[in-house]
Amino acid sequence: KVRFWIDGREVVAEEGISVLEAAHRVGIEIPSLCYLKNINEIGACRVCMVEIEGSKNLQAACVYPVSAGLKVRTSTPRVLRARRTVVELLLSDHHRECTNCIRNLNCELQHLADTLGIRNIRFTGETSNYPIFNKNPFIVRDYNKCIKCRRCEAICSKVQEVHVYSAQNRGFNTVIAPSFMKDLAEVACITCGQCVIACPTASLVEKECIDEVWQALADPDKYVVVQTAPSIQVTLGEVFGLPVGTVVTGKLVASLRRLGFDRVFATDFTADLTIMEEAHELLERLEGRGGPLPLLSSCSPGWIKFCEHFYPEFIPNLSTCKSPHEMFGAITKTYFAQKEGLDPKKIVVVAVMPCTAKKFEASRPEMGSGEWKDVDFVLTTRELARMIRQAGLNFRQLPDEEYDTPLGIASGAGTIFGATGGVVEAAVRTAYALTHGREMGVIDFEEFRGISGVKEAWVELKGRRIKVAIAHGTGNARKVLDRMKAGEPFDYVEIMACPGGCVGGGGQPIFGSRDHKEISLDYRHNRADALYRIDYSRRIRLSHENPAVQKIYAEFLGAPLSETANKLLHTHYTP
Ligand code: HC1
Repeated sequence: KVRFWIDGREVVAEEGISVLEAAHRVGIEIPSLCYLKNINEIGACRVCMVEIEGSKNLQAACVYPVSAGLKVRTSTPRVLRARRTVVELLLSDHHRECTNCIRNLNCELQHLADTLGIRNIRFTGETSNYPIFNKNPFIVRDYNKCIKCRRCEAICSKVQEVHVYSAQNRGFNTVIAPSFMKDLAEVACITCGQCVIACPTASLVEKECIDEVWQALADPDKYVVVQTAPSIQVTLGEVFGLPVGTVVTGKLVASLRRLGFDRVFATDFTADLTIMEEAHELLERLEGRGGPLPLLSSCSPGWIKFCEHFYPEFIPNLSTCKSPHEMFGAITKTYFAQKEGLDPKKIVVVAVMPCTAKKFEASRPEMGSGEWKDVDFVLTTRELARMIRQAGLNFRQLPDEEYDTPLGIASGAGTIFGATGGVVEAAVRTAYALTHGREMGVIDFEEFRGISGVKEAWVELKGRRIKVAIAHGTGNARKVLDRMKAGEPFDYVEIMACPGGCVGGGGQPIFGSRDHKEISLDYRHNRADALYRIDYSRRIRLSHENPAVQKIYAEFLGAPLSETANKLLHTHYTP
């Protein structure tokens, strides 16, 4: 450790950490735009400049290492003047339409301009004028709001290892974009939306479908059913100022009812159904039937697309189960429609998902009956929050209400799907009970939990030990897939495209600049903890014990992997 001074305060920290990090630790926030801890430490934006005693020039705090005796000044008039100049220059070529911008009040550039007290922009001249790139159903790109911080590129390349973005063109015309400035739909983008989470402005945003949902809600001829992904109940509250990890299930349901949805259901229910199908599929494959091992989980559409682009040889290994979100649509337009005497063509299924890839998944030709799409509209967590605001609901004062039945009944196993490791844990709980003919004494698998990039464990099933692996974030997935390619045997592998699983999805609330510096998995960890708390609090914690799941098999599906189940709940991806 070394001793040094920041703004006259003595600080002791490890030699070599950045001035920005050291200042942050002692409560001094040095503003920045391009910095993402451990991911994008490139000193590019020059917003974090500080004075270093003995150095003629100002230095970028994010890349300047601390050393013994260093004396740093973080807010002298010279520093503030330089920061203002940098931000003014950025703003001089930025489409400043804050009032009608999707990131209004959540934009790091706007926040910075406010913090620095920028009241006018001295620089005028050439401005960019790109068309909006929105040909795909998931992400909209507006280069007129790109500040070239390269955070999208960093997260896409270093965390997800997908490498969609790089600097295109030169000088004033530089943009961070896919090659030849193609639309994201035209390149190997996996639609995960991690770039949207990383973007400090509205240069990358989800493709909204709020207006279409309002229209469906207002149409008396439509019956509008909503499903909420497991993780929404632990993240929506953040948008309304509640601490990370607050469980808001009851208020989430109440808000959806007040928005006018005819039924409010939970994707957790079809997560239980997925487990019934996937656990049986796993047991079949362990017996040498139904497909190769390892069985690869298939509920994360970003992961499916990653597999299709980069590891097509493993497509036959993918579970044939549709994701719970798609199963929900299929069940609603068949089983539920029959029970309620509704015309499936008049049912509109809206899904609230933490995910931009779910928008893509809903548009896939595999996901429907031919007559209808399983899911009609996908709203991200952020879009739902906007609708709640538009409706003038005071979210924090809403009462706690219960999901509707029967598609709102879920076990704790269905809920933990939202955290990395949750799918495997839920499946193993059920597969174990199915093979042992009795419930396990212990159903909590701590080894499947937590935020390590790759987790591995052995589980005893069908008289043999099976090897399980769990990866979250496609960069981590590569590690497991490459080992598989090299011949290492696994039996069951869960892959979620987003770091942390769905709790870290590309449609989740975006933290402001301060928290974004800590791109560590901490906040995802808190969200996941909340899901496990819900699991512990549930009377039923095993998917096969969900009475609504038992009923749907008795009344409609017959048995797992039956003909009806196969027709509605399974699909095939083709290499
Ligand atoms: Fe997920 Fe899933 S858990 S994929 O992470 O299997 O998006 O939350 O809804 O479909 O249930 C997302 C979350 C979600 C599906 C389930």
